[in-house]
Amino acid sequence: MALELNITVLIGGVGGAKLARGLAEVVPPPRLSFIVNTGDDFWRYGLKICPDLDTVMYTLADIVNPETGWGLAADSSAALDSMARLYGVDNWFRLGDKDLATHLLRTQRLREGESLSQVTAHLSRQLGISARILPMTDAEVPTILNTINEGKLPFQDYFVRRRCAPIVQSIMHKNAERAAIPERARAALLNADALLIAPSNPWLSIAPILSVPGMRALLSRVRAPVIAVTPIIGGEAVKGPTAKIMRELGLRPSAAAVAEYYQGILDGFVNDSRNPPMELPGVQVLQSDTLMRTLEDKIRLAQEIVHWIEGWLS
Ligand code: FO1
Repeated sequence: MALELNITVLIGGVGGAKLARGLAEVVPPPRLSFIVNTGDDFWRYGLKICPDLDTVMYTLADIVNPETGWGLAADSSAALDSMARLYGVDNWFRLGDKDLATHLLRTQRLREGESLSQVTAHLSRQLGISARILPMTDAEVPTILNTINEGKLPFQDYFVRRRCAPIVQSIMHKNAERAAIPERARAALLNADALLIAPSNPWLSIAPILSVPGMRALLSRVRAPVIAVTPIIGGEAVKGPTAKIMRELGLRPSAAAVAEYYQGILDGFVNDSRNPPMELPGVQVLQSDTLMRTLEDKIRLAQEIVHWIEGWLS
């Protein structure tokens, strides 16, 4: 275990959660904070669904579905199947029976006036998680994709219903200008010894976090180094549409283009050893094997990154 470092991680869903799982074995969890994308959040069947918060939460509690990387392990879909049978509900967004408990409880508590930060802290505590899981904002800042063929699509319509097929022209973060960084997230940023940007999709998962007013300024001002981990290995993303979106936005899918995207906030970059070596002015680079298939891979990568940071700060 790393000794005294407080580490705060900006993170999205499945890809980032793998590193989160490794970090939780290397850094004492009370010293770990995760600032989580909520741009994917939406309302479905009257329930507030927060996919990335739940993915990070379930992964850290070791109850995530190992096949999908989201939802709960050994879950069933009787409720959703009944809804489809009885009411003809279009059930393209799959909500498991056990998973429903999270959405029901979250929705009830939000309706009673709790903030998303408070509800998430409560759910995390109940699941025995001692790392802090912090929404990027308590406001609703839904990600909307402007696509060539199908116009404006809310995130889950694009991602799940349309399986990322439409061609993306631009990405919006609705109401971002009215959002604020919650106090707990701000404290986690200010108290960190190092800030990591997880290997999540920069455009879909990290950009919403950076869209919260004051976030970019805070990241370029904090004393802690900001270090991003590449989501691109050999010109492709391990999972998901990162490379496809980069091409559609006119970028060549490469770790260098990701680092360039984070320009202005970055002090360090973890590049994959399969990628061409990188040199970035003012940015230290660690070449490493960033592919995380097994728990051992996750722990090894987390260890390497933390040791690198320790050497850097000592
Ligand atoms: N992803 C899918 O591809 N299909 C689904 O039906 C689906 C349901 C779902 C339910 C709860 C949850 O927390 C996540 C769910 N996801 C599903 C994953 C999620 O939509 C995406 O992985 C993220 O939003 C992208 O990070």
